[in-house]
Amino acid sequence: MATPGDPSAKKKKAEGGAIHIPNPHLEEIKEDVLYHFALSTATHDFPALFGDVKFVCVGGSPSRMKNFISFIAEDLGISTPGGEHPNICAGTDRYAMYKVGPVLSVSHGMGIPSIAIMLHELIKLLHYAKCTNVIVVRIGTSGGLGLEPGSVVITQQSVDAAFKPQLEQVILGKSIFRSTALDKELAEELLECGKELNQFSTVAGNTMCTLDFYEGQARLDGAICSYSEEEKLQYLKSAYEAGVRNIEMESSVFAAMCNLCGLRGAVVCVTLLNRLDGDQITTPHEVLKEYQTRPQKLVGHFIKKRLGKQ
Ligand code: R2B
Ligand code: URA
Repeated sequence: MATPGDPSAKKKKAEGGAIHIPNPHLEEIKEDVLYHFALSTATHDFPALFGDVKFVCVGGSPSRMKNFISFIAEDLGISTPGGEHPNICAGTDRYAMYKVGPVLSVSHGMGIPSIAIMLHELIKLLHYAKCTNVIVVRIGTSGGLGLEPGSVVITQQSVDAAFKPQLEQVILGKSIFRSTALDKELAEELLECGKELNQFSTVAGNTMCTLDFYEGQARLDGAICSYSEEEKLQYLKSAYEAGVRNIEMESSVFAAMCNLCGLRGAVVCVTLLNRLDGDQITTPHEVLKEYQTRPQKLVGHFIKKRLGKQ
């Protein structure tokens, strides 16, 4: 059984900043169909289409990722024909993908299975495109713990429902545990960007990644609930004591897959509510919309700085 201490679970340092693909079988495949992207190595020239990608931003909703690409295009001063940003994955409605200059913006849906499928295909895409030194950031929403709603959390460690920095995966019927450590320097740099922007509160903290939005996140308002309000609060308080500052549903597999493929990854999520105050998201739509622009603004600032445009 692999554990987070195992060499197999440690971050792989790929040579020359190349993507590391820990799958020997891939070399035997002549054509690789990235089915959920509606892209194939036989019909698309990956190096020509994606070879210059340096920053990949992923987030749950297709419309948010479209907004992000428009925002970043304007922020970087990159104009496109008619100001349009076509969906590169228009042949499918599973995921949406947009590109402007060195930035790729991809939606991943909700939950570990959905983001994992997307990441398998995204990482292969970057590998076939011969991309190097790519940074991947998940920009998303979350429930906060003890924070003012609208705060942005930069994830230090992604932890499971027992507050351990690991992801359990069942492979060939057996449980294995993969490390969910994230790039510390990158997290520091992003925290610094939040401070420089100085438009909203940005904090570093652990992020709990769950398999469910309701019982999995200790909510009392799902169709089913098997615990009392006291038990719920006790659990959320123990999460807070373990350093958890927000709760979402994708960071663990995101971190594990970045580690195994030598990608520098970070998770930047805005909190929509303080879970110590309640479960329902009742904040007006317009306020929530503004909250969701916050991780985008922070990562936009980071990309501009990295490109020397700040
Ligand atoms: C945050 O928000 C979604 C659930 O509403 C989920 O994708 C997540 O991680
Ligand atoms: N996303 C989550 O996963 N949980 C929340 O409470 C809010 C957004």
